[in-house]
Amino acid sequence: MSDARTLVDTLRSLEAEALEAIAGAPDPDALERARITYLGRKDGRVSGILRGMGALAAEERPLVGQEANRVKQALEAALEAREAELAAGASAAGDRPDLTLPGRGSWRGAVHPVNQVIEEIWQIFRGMGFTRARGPEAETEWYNFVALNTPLDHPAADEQDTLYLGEGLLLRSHTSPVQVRTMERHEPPVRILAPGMVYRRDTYDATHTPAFLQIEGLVVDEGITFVDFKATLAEFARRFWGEDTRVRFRPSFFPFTEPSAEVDVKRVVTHRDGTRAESDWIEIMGAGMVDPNVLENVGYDPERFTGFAFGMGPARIAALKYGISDIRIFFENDVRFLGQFAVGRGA
Ligand code: 2NL
Repeated sequence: MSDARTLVDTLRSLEAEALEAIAGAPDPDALERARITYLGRKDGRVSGILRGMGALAAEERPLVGQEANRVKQALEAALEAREAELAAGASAAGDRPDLTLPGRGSWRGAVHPVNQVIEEIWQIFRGMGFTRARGPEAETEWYNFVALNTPLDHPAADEQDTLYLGEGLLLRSHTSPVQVRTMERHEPPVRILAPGMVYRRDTYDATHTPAFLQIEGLVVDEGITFVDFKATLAEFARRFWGEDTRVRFRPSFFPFTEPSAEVDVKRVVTHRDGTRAESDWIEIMGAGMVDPNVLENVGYDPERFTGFAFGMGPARIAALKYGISDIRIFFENDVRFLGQFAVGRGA
């Protein structure tokens, strides 16, 4: 066999070996090493063969030269193809995770701040022996107004304030109908908390929304007095805002309670520098002794039973607690706001 034939055979086996190395290169660095091994100008193995051509007879050189060029082109094409493949991350064999990339954060659901406040309020009343009650959001005029000693010509029952669904049917404007329905079905003692959605014809602004959560509470039994009323609500306020909170009952009016009161708290706030100061008086709820007419309407004997009731807006309580001046932020579902109330996720 001539020297030229030997060189052509060597070129072809080199080509096969190089193509395998190129296709199997796991990353751009390995690919570059393969290029230098086979096509490197100085020590590349294909270049080495071309250098060896000096020993050939002149007429044998073109044969080897042509073959060498073909192999060079084939390898260059293979290098380019593999380079594109690696860039696209197409090869499973060569696809290693980039450990320097920042991780993808995982989104976790969290309890809405208003629902957190409802839960906190519920836990306090649960500790005082209350149970939870619920009822329908579409109500009749009887349960929403008349049974609650509120005649239909009262301004609260006006279409200006209440969302009517049809004749005699409406979206409840408070959760009081839940208490009325509970009293109808159960004899005293009654000790219930009724949190739920209520609806009013209000424009959406910094302090009003047409749909909002309310919590009402009701206690009815033999011998319930004004002292039970004051002590229970003052105890709630001190458990919610802290033991040194002051509580005040201001005379007020509701059709369903007599007497009626607004409950205010004065909180002790600790400033950043450690000094303590008292806040202004803040109104937290409306309340009162259940009007005997309401007891009669549900079939209770008002000579035997007395009780007290209260109602508050947890969004308002949450706004006071977190220093929020525009309650619309509770409804916008912006995770940059809501994420600050997520518990148990570090940030
Ligand atoms: C408020 C505060 C209040 C009640 C709700 C009530 C329920 C029954 C009987 C008597 Cl079944 N009262 N609920 C009492 C006082 C206040 O809500 O600001 N409402 C407009």
